Amino acid sequence: MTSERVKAKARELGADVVGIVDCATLNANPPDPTAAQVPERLFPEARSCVVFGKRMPVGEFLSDHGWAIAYTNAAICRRLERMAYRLSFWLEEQGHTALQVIMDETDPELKRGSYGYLSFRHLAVEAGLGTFGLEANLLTPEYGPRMYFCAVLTDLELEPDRRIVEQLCIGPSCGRCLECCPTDAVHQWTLDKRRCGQAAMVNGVSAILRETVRPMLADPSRVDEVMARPRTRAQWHAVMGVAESFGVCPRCLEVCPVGGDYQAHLAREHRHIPENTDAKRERLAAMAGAEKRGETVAGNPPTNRRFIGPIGYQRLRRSNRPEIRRATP
Ligand code: B12
Repeated sequence: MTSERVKAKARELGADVVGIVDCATLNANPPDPTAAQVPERLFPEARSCVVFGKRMPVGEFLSDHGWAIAYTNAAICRRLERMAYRLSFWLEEQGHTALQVIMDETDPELKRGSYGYLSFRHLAVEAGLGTFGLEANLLTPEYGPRMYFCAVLTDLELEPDRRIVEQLCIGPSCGRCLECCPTDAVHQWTLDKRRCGQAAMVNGVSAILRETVRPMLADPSRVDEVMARPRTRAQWHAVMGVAESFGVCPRCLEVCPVGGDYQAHLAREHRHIPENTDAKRERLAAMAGAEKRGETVAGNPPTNRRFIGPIGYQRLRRSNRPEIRRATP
């Protein structure tokens, strides 16, 4: 069974991008060694990891309706889960064992439940699909950050793809993700997750506890009034359908110029960034200056250079071209 055969099957099932990485590399390079997201924790016999992604439809970036956007993102995630399910059983029919990786849920044992069981962005880097952006999303040459990912572990030994070593993200000299962020959550190659969560997870668990559960516990006489609120109904939808509990904010995704779909469909709509401020521009200028002087970012985990692209930015990529620089085999 060849890598090409497995990747062809993943595309047949609906993958827009697919790559393979050997589990030995993943076990040796956990994104955060203090809370290791490694295959051997989930499936010790695993030898290879098939990583695949589905692009987000252009329509969600031409709409300002948060629920419609969140609903679409939830549907993409359900589809990816289905694809991982079918790829796992197909590998089994070929005489191998396979395990699909848990999609959106975070692992209560890792970093106070803030990390996934495996980190799909880091898997995607290792499988040669892209590199990290300034806002800590995974950028692909084909669709920039406008993708969701999933993965399947298998005991099958497959030829791995080669990691991209160039930085696909232009960096602070672009900084459109930082300029557009409605909660000012983007820093230099990292994210203020609490701030991002305020826009990305409008009906996430902390909003439900803060806005609905706590007032009712504090004053039981308010239960009917709180339960009758349209907002509480929306939160109930989020719990029932998962939609609206994550993936609500499209801003850093729709303004990123990396990826072929940006110039074709988004550049005219998202050229102007209304959220930009002088303070943000000054912060970006300071970052760009520091990078020019070769200064590293305080607190940037040394592991992270591997995921940003160790040889630095080369040129703007809009498709998966053969000349994109990759790790030597
Ligand atoms: C928790 C989580 C969130 C949290 C925290 C995000 C985060 N960066 O961790 C919140 C709620 C904020 C969030 C928001 C969103 N998310 Co989310 N999320 C996840 C989840 C469930 C786990 C992430 C994880 O395991 N992190 C692991 C740790 C190690 O990563 P990390 O904290 O980023 O740390 C690394 C770097 O940031 C850096 N770093 C860490 N600390 C520091 C400090 C400094 C100073 C520096 C410089 C660097 C640095 O080094 C570390 C090693 O590389 C994954 C699903 C999964 N299982 O992967 C989806 C996932 C990352 N989310 C995804 C998406 C699409 C989003 C949103 C765009 C949704 C939306 N439209 O609103 C937003 C925006 C995210 C953004 N700009 O990054 C996609 C990403 C797709 C892509 N193209 O990258 C994923 C992979 C889901 C999927 N199945 O595809 N998400």
